[in-house]
Amino acid sequence: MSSKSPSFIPYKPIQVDEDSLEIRISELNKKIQLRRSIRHFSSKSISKESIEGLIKIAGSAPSGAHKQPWTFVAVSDPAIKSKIRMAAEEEEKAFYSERATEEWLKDLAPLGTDWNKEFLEKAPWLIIAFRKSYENSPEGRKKNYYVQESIGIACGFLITAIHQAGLVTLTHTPSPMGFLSNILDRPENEKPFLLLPVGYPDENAEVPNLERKDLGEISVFK
Ligand code: IYR
Repeated sequence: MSSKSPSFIPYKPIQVDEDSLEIRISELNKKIQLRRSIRHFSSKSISKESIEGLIKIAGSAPSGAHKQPWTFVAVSDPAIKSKIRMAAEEEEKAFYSERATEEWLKDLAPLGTDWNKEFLEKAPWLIIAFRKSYENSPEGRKKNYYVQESIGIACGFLITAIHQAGLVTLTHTPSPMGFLSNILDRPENEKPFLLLPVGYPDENAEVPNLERKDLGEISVFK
């Protein structure tokens, strides 16, 4: 059978002053460059409405065939955060003491990370992004497309929104992270993709002294 016929509406662009394009991009870049991955959080609370707004922004990302193959689970319940911390630290202990190769540990050394994941309890919110490889519909399984790419882009939106809102986060990927499906009681078609603690930075937060590649190293113009 033929698929749905397309329905189109006029595109409403945001209003911009074209003369100031370069200046506006330069200002935006200055602000975006201030984003850092943060591991030291303040326990200061953040409203549920704020987190809802951030998730709405993540959910506006483009996705394969507009399937929006994601669920964002937001956790503020201390008992659930504590369970997540305990399970994550168990995996991390195995990672740092057995699973990680020498090369990997050497690459991580400048970041100063270890198995301790205090931020999983201290940050007021954890947002866990789940990817949906398929949907369950009354007609059966419906496939999603480019799921990794789609949820990666959505998480990029989320990270940028968190930063622009004046909050901080960390792309945390305990490995393996199947325990998140159990603790958060997610259905079979959802797999954990990324865990993002969200909050304000601790007043004594520090970040590793890292440099970003410059434009010449990350781009080619033809
Ligand atoms: N998941 C571990 C190890 C780790 C791995 C990478 I790649 C990082 O960029 C940072 C940490 C941890 O969270 O400590």
